[in-house]
Amino acid sequence: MYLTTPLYYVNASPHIGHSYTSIAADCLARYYRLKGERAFLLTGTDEHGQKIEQAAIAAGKTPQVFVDDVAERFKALWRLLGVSYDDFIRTTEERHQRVVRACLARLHDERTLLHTTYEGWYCTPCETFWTQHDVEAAVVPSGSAACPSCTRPVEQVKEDGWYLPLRESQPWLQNFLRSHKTFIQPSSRFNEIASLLEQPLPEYLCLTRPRQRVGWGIPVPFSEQHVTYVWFDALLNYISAVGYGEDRERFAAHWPADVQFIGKDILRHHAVYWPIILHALGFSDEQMPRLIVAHGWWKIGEQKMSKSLGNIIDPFVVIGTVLKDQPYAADVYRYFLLREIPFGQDGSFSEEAIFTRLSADLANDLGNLVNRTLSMVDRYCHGRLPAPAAIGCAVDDEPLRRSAVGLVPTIEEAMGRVEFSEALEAIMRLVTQANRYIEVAAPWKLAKEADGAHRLHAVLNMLAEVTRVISITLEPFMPSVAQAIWQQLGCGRAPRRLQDATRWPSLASGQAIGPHPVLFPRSDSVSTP
Ligand code: ME8
Repeated sequence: MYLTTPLYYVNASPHIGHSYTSIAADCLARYYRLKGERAFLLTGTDEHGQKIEQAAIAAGKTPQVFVDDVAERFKALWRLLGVSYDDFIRTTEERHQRVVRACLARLHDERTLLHTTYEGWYCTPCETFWTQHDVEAAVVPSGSAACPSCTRPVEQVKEDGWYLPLRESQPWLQNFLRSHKTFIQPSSRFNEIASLLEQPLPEYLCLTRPRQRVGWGIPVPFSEQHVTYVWFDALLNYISAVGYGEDRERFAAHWPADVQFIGKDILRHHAVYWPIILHALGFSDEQMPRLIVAHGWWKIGEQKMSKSLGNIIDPFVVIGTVLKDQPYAADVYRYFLLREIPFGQDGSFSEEAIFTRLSADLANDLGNLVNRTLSMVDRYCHGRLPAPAAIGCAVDDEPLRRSAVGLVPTIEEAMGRVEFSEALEAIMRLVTQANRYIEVAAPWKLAKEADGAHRLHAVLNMLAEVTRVISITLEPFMPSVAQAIWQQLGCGRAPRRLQDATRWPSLASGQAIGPHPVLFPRSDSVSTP
């Protein structure tokens, strides 16, 4: 499986919107690995273009020093969040620039490009050209010409450049979508692109910018006056990173991309321009990406979180300050983002919402289940896992056992639809059911009964097995918590594999459990959100 995130602009530090896409992609990559498949996750940074040049000037740095610094911030955040990327590509790297130059040269040599002058609108924050029609469609209170995507002012530009025909590929793309109905998810985004294609596309996509306007870009091999347009440059990362044009075997081992994660703001670039660029480079229908997944926006109140609106939430602050009392703060953060909203929809971020999830789902339910289970194993079984009931499960146990072994198919179904929140909901339903089972089975009463030992051990074995299943299935979502529970169960270095979550019973009786400090300690903010 080859999974990608967008290449984030390095004009400013990462915010929670960026972290959301990367966590989602990481979660799916980890899920495939848990299933025993090979998953290759690519991320990186988009480092050329006018707005990055402007940001470097504003910071009093050369563009290269500036992008080097910000790219490190992104890498540091992915380390903090456990984003398990296999490659991090920066568009300023020579390995990428070589491929971009080769693609431009090829399109030029094959006479695919047109040399002409464009007159129209440009949005620098989005680094995107817009037609008069697009700009008129933008609904903005000021009434001035604005970007239909971000609503910020656009500027009139008149530029000589090299252009890729777009409209002539429109019938091909329409046909492609007709026969690849699952190319874009969720289906609302597919419909959005299908209806966009009912109107004529702009005649051309500009692939260059004049060097005198934009100095910070990849030089165009056949024209000294031009650098490469940042979107053409950036999109090609998905193939340059895996050896396109240079390492046939490596490229064939990865391409086509299986899942490309993006936010809905860059859907048109990925669902229209990107396939058309690949088509122009001679890629067949079978060599198109398999799936583009466009998620919604994290908002503050009703506004999209964005650097220029100044309403960004810094993940380093959420993890290091807001959640400072939590030993698994990064996992709490991951859980919140993946659980809070159905994938594809917009969500509203607030500290209060994080604390509510932390308190209700994690501390009261998950943490409580693990802690109660292991404390009772300590107290009643001298810290060693008891054997399962010798004569099969008691009637009371069967529903819980069935839910536990039935969890994997439910998760597989949800993950097949990239519905992280549904998968997490299913795991948490099992947690709730297990907590109820404790109340009904009341091990503390059994411990007092003269002939209760046999039943007591069976109950604690059930709970330990459920905890094992939860530890395995949580891995893609909360990798550090999953590992902590695994160690608390005494499973040590044994790998967690999804297939083992359906194997029951599976724990070795007599296994010594590990120390089990509370996973989600309560602080004032946790108990009173
Ligand atoms: O567009 N909510 O980079 P970018 C959710 N360099 N996700 C958000 C978000 C929000 N409020 N804000 C940003 C670019 N994102 C180009 C991409 S790809 C070849 C080039 C996430 O730094 C979301 O994934 O503006 C969105 O698509 C991406 O960050 C945009 O990042």
